[in-house]
Amino acid sequence: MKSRAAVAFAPNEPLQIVELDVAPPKKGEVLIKLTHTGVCHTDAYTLSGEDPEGVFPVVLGHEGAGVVVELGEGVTSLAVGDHVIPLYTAECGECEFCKSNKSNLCVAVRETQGKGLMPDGTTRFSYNGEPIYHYMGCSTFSEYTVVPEISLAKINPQANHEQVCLLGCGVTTGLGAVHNTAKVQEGDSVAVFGLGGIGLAVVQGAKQAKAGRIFAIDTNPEKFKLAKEFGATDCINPNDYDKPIQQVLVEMTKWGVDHTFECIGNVNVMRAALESAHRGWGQSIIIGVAGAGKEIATRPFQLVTGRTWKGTAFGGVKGRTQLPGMVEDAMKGKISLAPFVTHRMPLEDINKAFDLMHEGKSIRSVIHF
Ligand code: NAD
Ligand code: AHE
Ligand code: ZN
Repeated sequence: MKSRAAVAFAPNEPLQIVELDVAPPKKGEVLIKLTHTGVCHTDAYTLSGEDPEGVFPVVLGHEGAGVVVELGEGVTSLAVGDHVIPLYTAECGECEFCKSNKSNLCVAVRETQGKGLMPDGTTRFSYNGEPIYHYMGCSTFSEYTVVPEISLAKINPQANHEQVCLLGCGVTTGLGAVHNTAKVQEGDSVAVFGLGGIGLAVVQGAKQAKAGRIFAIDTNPEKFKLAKEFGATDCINPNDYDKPIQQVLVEMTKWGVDHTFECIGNVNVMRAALESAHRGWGQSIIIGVAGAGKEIATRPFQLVTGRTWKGTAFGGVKGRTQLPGMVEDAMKGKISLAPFVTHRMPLEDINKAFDLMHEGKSIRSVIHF
């Protein structure tokens, strides 16, 4: 079948809207029609050419919501017409990781996914007879996409797709980082570095956890209004100080902050976040994704004196099991999604979404098909 899609033909070039060919779903696969997709900074990261797993030409996008159109052979857990969110972290339920309660990092399709391929090693997308690669097992910048059955969470059909698509990545990642990875407790202090879709979701999660002080840090002060609405108690622009931000935070708190979160993808800020953590027990959670060749550093003394460095993918959430409940929570108002949607546009305007992100003007642009 034909599908309108935004294709990244090469790194650092605008996406091109073309009509792709989409092959039918094979065994264990599902064809879905996207209704909406968010644009996450990780899409921009891969488009920049900095992603070691980046392959081109590719259909990017991994924060979508849609409806099942066709089932491949053997698919039993979904039916045509089901409403779904594609998962870049699959949940097969059978691998060592799925069986463990310690991790959401299912490995069933991860290897082929990282090469832009379906589990059988081929692509379902083509253009003028040439293969177009998949992205993060989702490729939501296409009206139609094919994904493995184990990479789909079935959600309440009454859910508002324009909002719940953000549970496909950004909001789930931030909330999960707070509740599953850091396990923030009532009264704990929290510092959030970077107030985009991910960082603001961390702020929301910290408020849900009844954190005490919530420091919201960004070099773009335009982000502070929303951060305060989500529950930030102190908004800080590092550029307002002539000393390192970790020194500022330690001086404001005496011994540092209980939980810090890096939501930017900048290894220097990752260091600052770790060094802002409380002596003796503070932990710093890396959420941001850094480019090829980038490495983190700190004085080992920072760890010797009790700080811990951790990371999180998709907020530690097991998508098929937990995402439907998060959608219900959003429908009940327990998770707030509306403020994240700052811009809406048709697929044809998707390059504007990237511009708005780079200009610091959007939290999430949501594309409708
Ligand atoms: P975004 O571009 O919307 O937000 C980033 C924010 O960081 C912006 O507000 C920007 O002003 C701020 N910033 C940039 N440099 C700064 C600095 N030096 N100090 C303070 N603030 C600074 O991005 P996003 O979509 O929220 O994504 C954030 C990061 O999280 C990206 O690296 C993305 O790839 C990553 N991410 C990771 C996961 C995961 O599962 N680990 C999931 C989603 C996104
Ligand atoms: N391809 C990159 C890794 C990128 C990365 O870390 N991705 C996050 C999700 S970002 C969503 O916006 C993630 O889930 N990582 C775990 C995984 O299995 O990919 C690289 O460095 O190769
Ligand atoms: Zn993302």
